[in-house]
Amino acid sequence: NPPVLISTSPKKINFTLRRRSKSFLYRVSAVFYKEFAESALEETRKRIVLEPSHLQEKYSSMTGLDGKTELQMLAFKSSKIRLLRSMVIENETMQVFDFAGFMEPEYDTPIFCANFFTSANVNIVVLDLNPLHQLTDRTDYQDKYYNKIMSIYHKYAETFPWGGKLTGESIKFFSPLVMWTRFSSSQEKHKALFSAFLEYYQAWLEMTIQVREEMEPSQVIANCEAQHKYLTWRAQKDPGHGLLRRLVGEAKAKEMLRDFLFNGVDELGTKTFIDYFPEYQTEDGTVNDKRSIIGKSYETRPWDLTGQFIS
Ligand code: BLA
Repeated sequence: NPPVLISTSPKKINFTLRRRSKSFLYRVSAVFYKEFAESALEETRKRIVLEPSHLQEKYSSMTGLDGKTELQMLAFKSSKIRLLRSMVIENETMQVFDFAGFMEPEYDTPIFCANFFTSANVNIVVLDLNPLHQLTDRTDYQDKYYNKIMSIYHKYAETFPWGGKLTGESIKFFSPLVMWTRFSSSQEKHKALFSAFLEYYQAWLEMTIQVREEMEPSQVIANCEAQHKYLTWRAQKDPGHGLLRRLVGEAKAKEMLRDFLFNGVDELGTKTFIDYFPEYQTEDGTVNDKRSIIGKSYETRPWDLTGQFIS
């Protein structure tokens, strides 16, 4: 509006512009992960009975060491789902969403995995139904859970392209359905992310409803060990650890990782990280601090359009 600009001092114009661009930035980057969690839980309650998990008493909400960061934790279970838990972290500059679902060992359903990290302008996203069993040596598992729903991946592939090189070890925890992407914030992208999240979640929820209890004891043991290996990896090497340590301190971060986020790591098995991942053993027998032995790999998506691993 030119007349207003003419009658306003340069200082004031500057101030107005700064405020405008700040509120503009804020508006385009706002993403509300608590609503993601609430929507998923609402969908769940339409289909199955959710009970509070014993973890909810111990973990609900807390404030970070900076006095400004809020952490919100939710935890549920059902007759088949051992743990359905959510963590949302929010402060003025970033938001984190970590939502996961783990089955009881009698079921071989994949692990639901949504890990979204949003800072001023960048979003780092992993959304997947992580396979419980290695797909490269279990084509029956890929058939059972993934081949029929690859269209969900294709629907979002253009909006959320492959995020580039990542820790090489991570790829074996991902399925051909995985959405691994980085993007700068916009309302459209956050809206699409919300849709993708709910669609992946619905697919997982449906699997948990359809799955039949495993009657073969050896298979239950195999499911239990596979879940334990997954939890052991993530409790030790997840990329979010550094940030969590800075936010809540070393001791609290460790407790949250082992008891809340990757609960089961101390109960579902007795094997150690080195037992599962011996390549991380150092000369004195301790676990190598490095996040990765392989290093960053997979510049492009290592699955073809049908979901076959092509490396
Ligand atoms: C980055 N998070 C990443 C990356 C991946 C994941 C692949 C890219 C860096 C890399 O190549 O390792 C996510 N990796 C996963 C997931 C699995 C895996 C889900 O192997 C499952 C098997 N992210 C969180 C939480 C925080 C977080 C809770 O999930 C913070 C509390 C932060 N993730 C975070 C940050 C980065 C990141 C800050 C960028 C820093 C980095 O690249 O190391």
